[in-house]
Amino acid sequence: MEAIARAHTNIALIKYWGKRNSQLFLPTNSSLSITLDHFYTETKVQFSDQFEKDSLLLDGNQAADKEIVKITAFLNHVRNLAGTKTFAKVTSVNHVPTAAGFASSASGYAALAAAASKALQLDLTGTELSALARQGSGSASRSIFGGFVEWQKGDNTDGTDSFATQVLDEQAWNVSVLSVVVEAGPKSVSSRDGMQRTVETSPFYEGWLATVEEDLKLMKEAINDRDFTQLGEIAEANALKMHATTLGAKPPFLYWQSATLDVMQKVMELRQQGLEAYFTIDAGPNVKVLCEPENEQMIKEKLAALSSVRDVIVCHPGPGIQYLSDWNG
Ligand code: FM0
Repeated sequence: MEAIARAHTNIALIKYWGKRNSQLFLPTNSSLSITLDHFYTETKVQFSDQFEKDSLLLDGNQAADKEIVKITAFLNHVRNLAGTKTFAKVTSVNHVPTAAGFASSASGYAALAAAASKALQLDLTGTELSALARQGSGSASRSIFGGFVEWQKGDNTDGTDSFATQVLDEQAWNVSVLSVVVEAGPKSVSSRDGMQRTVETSPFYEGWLATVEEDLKLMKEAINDRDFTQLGEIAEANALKMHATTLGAKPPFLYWQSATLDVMQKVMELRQQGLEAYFTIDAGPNVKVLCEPENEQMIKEKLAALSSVRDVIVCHPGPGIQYLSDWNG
């Protein structure tokens, strides 16, 4: 009873920022992302009655007990669905350089949900798989699908209507996402803790909630019309609003470092010069820059020339979950 799955990371254009139920990973707002071709996680899950507990080999290292507790909690959801108590051996390799500033939790839990449910022959639909992945990490719900993906927040208290769906497949519209890795120290607040603190204490959180669904509507319009300017403007504004909420939290915090601002300012400057580019930033100092493919090389060079930029990796819309028959690690 084993299966192997590959899942790609995603970058949110409309951010998931806040939970209404932490246990079930139910968000306060819907979000929308692009699944990226460049970074992914491959995970093999083997269930066997021979195992006395769950284990996790992550990038060649036995995971610490703290990690195993999380994996076991997640696998329990899958075991409950399958009606089994059998333990699992999980082997996972992240092709997501930590330094690239992508959380591996989205691709990690999407790949784990897919491999574990396949190994137990659950035969879940895409939306069922998305709702399952969501319970490992919210953003993982979106990595089940390729291209442009919306995670509908849902209204039900049990979370049955909180899952992602594909808005547009990865072939339908080629936009460029430049992953800009900056010279920065480690971040001090995780996205999980950051969003919770913001929901609980920031007076600006109401402002976030007041406009995020409208942003989503305009973003879906932009995608439908292939309107890159609208996509970029809405994505940048939405990211800025998310980060603004953290400044009002108690205690306040900020994910940006000086290198982050260097990139943001450069993007605005390029735009003034007529080179269309927009930024978005997750819960960390690195920046993702959105542009059209014909401008990606030029913009990459301009950003890479900044002394505070360590690397620029060009990404495009990528695929959803893939099941593999051989393990390459
Ligand atoms: O991706 O507590 O999924 O929509 O990246 O595991 O559910 O790590 F910018 C922040 C991702 C949040 C926006 O949060 O949290 C986005 C963020 P979890 P995640």
